[in-house]
Amino acid sequence: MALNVDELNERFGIAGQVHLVNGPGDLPQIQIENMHARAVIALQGAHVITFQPHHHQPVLWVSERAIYAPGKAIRGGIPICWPWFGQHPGDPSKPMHGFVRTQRWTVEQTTALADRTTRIELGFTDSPETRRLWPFPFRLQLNVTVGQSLDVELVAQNTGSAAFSYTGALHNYFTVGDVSGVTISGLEDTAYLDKTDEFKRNMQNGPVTISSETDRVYLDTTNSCTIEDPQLRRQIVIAKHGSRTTVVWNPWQEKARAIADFSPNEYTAMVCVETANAGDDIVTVAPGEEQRLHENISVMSRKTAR
Ligand code: TA6
Repeated sequence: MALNVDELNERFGIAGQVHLVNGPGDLPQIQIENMHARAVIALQGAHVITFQPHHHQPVLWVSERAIYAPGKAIRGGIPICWPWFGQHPGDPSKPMHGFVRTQRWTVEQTTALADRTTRIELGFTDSPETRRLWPFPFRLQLNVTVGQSLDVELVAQNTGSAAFSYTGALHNYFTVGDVSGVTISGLEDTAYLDKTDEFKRNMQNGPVTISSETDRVYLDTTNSCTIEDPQLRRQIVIAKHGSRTTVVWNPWQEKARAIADFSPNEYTAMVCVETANAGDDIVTVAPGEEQRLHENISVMSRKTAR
């Protein structure tokens, strides 16, 4: 039986830094505040909802129509897509982006670190319910360190006796001033699958700009990406390890209108740049082994818009 927030605060609260509450939809969430930043993580899905370094605008975007309810993925923040990215490869009736982003994770540890950052460790293991969707024993751990930057690491352990293969993503939603004015660098000369054009394979020429529905799976790339945002006069840098895929998504106007938890015009204020292993980049983990998917998200002000 999951602990309630009073029991969780007893065990994991840190005065002035870590506090658990029942958030919107009565979903338990961890509120983190330190000298560097504030952040919020929902226990459902170990879902980082908010990250905002002091003196900066929010870095992560959440829809004003986000639905906070058991079993529903929150529209924004960093949903964890695992053990498959997008549609299940063999059974489209299974949940999009796997099943862990709508399950209740457990708090395993909270630590106030020497550099005044805050580390939160959450865990999730297989169950009869998950094995009906994906027939493998596993243990997941999400390690989040909140500081001037946000450090997120998903550790997938194979606790079974057979190898398993998966795809997945830290499906980052970022706040931008105006998506049509941003450029995303780091993906130049990289092959991608275009999900708006029947997964056709193309090559990225120059930085990524967005002027219509964009849904691209960039393959075999370990590069950091930078979102240059002239309107908010800042850069967001996503550095990554253990990821060979970067996904860039903006639904644009028509697709956003068709998504219930997107309000019609807020697509202009967001872009997804996702730290992933998807498409051809499938991960195989031997019994007893583990794979780490890691990203560090930082934001820099630019005194003058470029
Ligand atoms: O990462 C881009 C994408 O795969 C899009 O195709 C779109 O489906 C998006 O994820 C959101 O998926 P969701 O299931 O969260 O609505």
